[in-house]
Amino acid sequence: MSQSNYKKKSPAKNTKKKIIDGMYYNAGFLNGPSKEQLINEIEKFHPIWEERFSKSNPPPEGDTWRGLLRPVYWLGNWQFACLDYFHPPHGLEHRCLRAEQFPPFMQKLVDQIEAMTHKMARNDVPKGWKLNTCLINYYGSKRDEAGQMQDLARVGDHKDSEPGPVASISMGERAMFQFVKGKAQDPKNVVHEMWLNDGSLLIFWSKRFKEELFHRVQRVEAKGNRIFNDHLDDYETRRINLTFRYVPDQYIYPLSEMPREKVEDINPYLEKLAKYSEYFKNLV
Ligand SMILES: O=C(O)CCC(=O)C(=O)O
Repeated sequence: MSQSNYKKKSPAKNTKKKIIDGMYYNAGFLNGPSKEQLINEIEKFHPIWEERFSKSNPPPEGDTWRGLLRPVYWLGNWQFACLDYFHPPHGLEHRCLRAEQFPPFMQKLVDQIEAMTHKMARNDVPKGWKLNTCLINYYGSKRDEAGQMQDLARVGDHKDSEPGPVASISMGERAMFQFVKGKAQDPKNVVHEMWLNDGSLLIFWSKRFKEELFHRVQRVEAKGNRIFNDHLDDYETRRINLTFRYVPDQYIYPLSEMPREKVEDINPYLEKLAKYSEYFKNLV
């Protein structure tokens, strides 16, 4: 596909649904009641703050010990940042810990999204593909030591390495989402950008969007429309994003099959999760 097909587009205006080669966006996927039903399920989870590295996975040269910019919760399997994320072809083993199932309404939506994706993305759906993993991102502001709220609502350039299409549902304030070439900050490297609306669905599957380009959230509006219940002190979540992905079942491990040094690294997180989740309570 030629580069010219991907000229930078201005943020989506009022177009409700659109498909560009390898990407589908529906600004109004969830209406009022269905959105509230999903939020109701999500607000039961207690997200956690994670560190990017650990004893078994220290920072590579040039990188530093640091935390993630936002709290997260995973369903289906948990990819602890400190063990590194699922990353074919080499980063496969002992990265995905079996976790809670999707709640019922979320699962219904996922069934619908999978059916839509099969129709649209035919040749880009790997054998066995199903959206069995959900990362819940909580975007917002954190109170610093001086008592000031610091806006942390962004995610830097990255690719989602799980095979096949990825689907993303957004709720709350709008986010400026960009596909970019390379990792440079040069604005010329923004190939496509769009606002992700409250209640929207984005699916992308082509080699171009999945493997060649990076994506990022540049900023999240702060119009004071809604603050979600994240059960966290000193944090205010104004946007929740769910990204659904596929990890082949053989790479999702029960805790009993995780190597001891990895269990040691994630134990503090498991203990936190066990405070509020029956699933993790039974695990630790
Ligand atoms: O928040 C978003 O819209 C994107 C999140 C994302 O890129 C990710 O979770 O990998």
